[in-house]
Formats: sequence, C-alpha cells, structure tokens
Amino acid sequence: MDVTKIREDFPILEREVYGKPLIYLDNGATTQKPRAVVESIVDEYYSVNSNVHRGVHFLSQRATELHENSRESVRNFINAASSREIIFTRGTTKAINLLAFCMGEACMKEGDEVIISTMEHHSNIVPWQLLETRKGIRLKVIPMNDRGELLMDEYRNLITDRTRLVSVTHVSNVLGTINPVKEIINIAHQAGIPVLLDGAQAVPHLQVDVRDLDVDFYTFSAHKVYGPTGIGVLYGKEAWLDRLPPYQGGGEMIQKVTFEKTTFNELPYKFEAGTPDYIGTTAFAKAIDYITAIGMDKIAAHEHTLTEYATRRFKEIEGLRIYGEAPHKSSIISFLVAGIHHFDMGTLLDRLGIAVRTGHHCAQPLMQRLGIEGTVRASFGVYNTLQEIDALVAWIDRVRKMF
Ligand code: 7TS
Repeated sequence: MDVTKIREDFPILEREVYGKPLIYLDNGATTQKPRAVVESIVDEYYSVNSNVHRGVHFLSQRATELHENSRESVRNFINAASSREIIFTRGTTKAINLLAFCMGEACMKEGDEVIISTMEHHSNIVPWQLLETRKGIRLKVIPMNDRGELLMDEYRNLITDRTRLVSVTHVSNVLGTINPVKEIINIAHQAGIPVLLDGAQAVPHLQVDVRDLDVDFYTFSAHKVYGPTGIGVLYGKEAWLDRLPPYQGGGEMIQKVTFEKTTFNELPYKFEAGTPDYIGTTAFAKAIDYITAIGMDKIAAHEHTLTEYATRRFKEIEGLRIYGEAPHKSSIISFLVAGIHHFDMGTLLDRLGIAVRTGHHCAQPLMQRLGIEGTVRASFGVYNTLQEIDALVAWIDRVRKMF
C-alpha cells in the first residue's frame, strides 16, 4: 500500500494549521474525504441533480439509477443478501433511533429487556432509555474488565425470557476493543434473541460481512468511512424489517394514501420517508469504491502496524497510561499522561498541528466505569504514517516536560 500516493488523494492533508503541517489523528470522529468523493458531489449537482423515484424525465431517472446503484454498492460492501435490507439514514445515530422506535412499537412491552454494554456510545444508550420511559422496558448492561473486554459469562447471565434485543458496539470508539461479536450473536440466537451491532467504528477498519456474522441489524455512518456527512446505513434481515412498522410518515414510504387509510411501500422505502440524500449516497458509493480498490485487508494491515507501533512508542513515555488494552484492538488509542488534564494535552497538541480528540467521547458511562472524566484519543486511518506517530510521541513528551 503506497501511503504517499494515497495522501495525494486527500487535499486537506496538505494544509497547515498554525503554520504547522496538519497531522490528522481524529479519524474516529470523522475521516477526511478523497477527491473522488468530493468531486462526485459537485459533479452530480452540476450535471444530474433531480429528485429520485418520482420523475419520468431523464435527470430524475439518472439520479434514481445512481442512488439505487449506491444501495447495491453498500449491499455488496457488507455482503447483505438483498438491497431491500439496506436502509439509508442520516447516520448511525438515526439508524439506532429508527430501530429502537420500530422495535419498541412492534416487539416490546413493559418489563421487556434490552441488553447493551458498558462501552456504548451515547447513541446506543439514550434511544433505549427513551424506550424505558415510553414503554417501560429495562436496560441491562454487560460489564467489562480493566483491559476493556466484555465479560461473556456475565453477558450469558443477563439473558432472560424477557430479553428482546442485544445491542452492542462492534468496536469501542474509546478503547478500540474489537468485541467478540460472533460469540455474542451465537449466544443471543441460542435464546432466540436478535442482535444489533453498532458498526460505526468497525466498518472503516474491518471487512464486515453481515451474512457471515449472521447479525440481525447493523448500523454505520458514511462520514467515518471516507464518505460524506449525512448518510448512514441500517442493515436489517429482510424477515425482521418486514415485521417492523414504519418509522416516519411522508412521501416515498407509502403505497397508497387516502384520508381513511394508508398502505406502506415495500422495503427498503417503508423506512425512508421524504427526499433522501441521493447526492450523498452517490458520493458514499465513491468512498466504498475508493477503499475497496485499495483493499480492506491492506487498510486493516496498515492500521494494525500503526496501532502496534504507536502503542509501543506510547509505553516509552513516562506517566502515560493507555485505556483499552484488549488483545483484539482497532486503530484507536485512548490515553492520559499523569498530572496533565486531557483538555490541556489536546489543546497543546492542536497548537503543534496535531488533531486528536479529547473528552468523554460520548461515552460518559464508560468514563464512570474507568473512574476518569475523559481521555485524549488518537485514531488512525488509511492515510496516517509512522512519521506522524513519531511526531505525536515527540510532542506528547514535550508537553509532559512542560508540565
Ligand atoms: N456509535 C459509535 C461507536 C460511534 O463511535 C459514533 C460516533 C456513533 C455511534 C455515532 O455516529 P454518528 O455518525 O451518528 O454521529 N463517534 C464519535 C466519536 O468517537 N467521536 O466523534 C464521534
């Protein structure tokens, strides 16, 4: 994999901040976009733009074709059985909220239970808490050990005959832990319980195959996979999606409307009320083309090298503690340096041109479990280099000495 050549595809990486070359290590929050993705947005607005699924005219048909081809690209990317199982949403958050609402309506009543884990992003906690209020369901939480691994025996014990769904993150956005999702799914399925995986931090780094996982629902965001903002995916097995009621009402999601009665459209449109972001879906397909051309296996290997190297170098820094030391980790490293507030570290690194994320990373319950307020987080992507990690390590050490 030629990283120098890859970097040339991302114009933003050439810019400076505060007169220093940008070192972008906040890929867990969002990734930068290759030229092909940005150009796709401009090209489609300039040459194709028209609303989808409604016009007989040339442009509408062409826009519809691009939009539906993108759905097929996503299907192929995660190896879903049918493009009817690919629902476009605004992002992971919207996808989980959609599912929480629809599952709540169709399958949950007072006293029913949903199992999540200690390391969830708020977007896989709060939608279920809203269901606690609305439907009287109960939330149960899989604990973890100090390395950041879920306790599987405890998970088994949480399952009861009232469990209606297991909803856990595939990869933790703070700890980097790659959860044993196949085992999690197997255990749930043995009890006849469906599983939702939040794949927001997994899809950019691992080859995800929803059929191999046998997962019932899977969510992710395009903007974390080198695609545009405003597009996400809810994958669901067709049999499940067929059982669920619509989420929102409006155009696109109907078959026939009268004032007396409305019938709903077929999958996936039943869940896609209103004009979709068809410009975004085309650009997302370009992002998928881009990373598939490089090869997900090559991207994973490169990021693994970066993560191993950074972990080793971090351990040379006096007083630095890494949060998340599971043996199976993705390219995310959270850390703190003794005596230095995460916010101060992040601010000083920023002045040196290094973009890292600081804070609770939308995982406050996990912070409570770790007994801290927040961390500094470096997260790597396809275009990061060992030299950037050397610079990060050197600057962290310099900040440490300043304190
Ligand atoms: N789930 C996980 C595991 C995430 O990491 C994030 C975003 C989301 C869900 C929500 O995704 P969205 O696209 O709907 O916003 N995580 C982060 C992060 O770690 N830093 O900024 C956003």
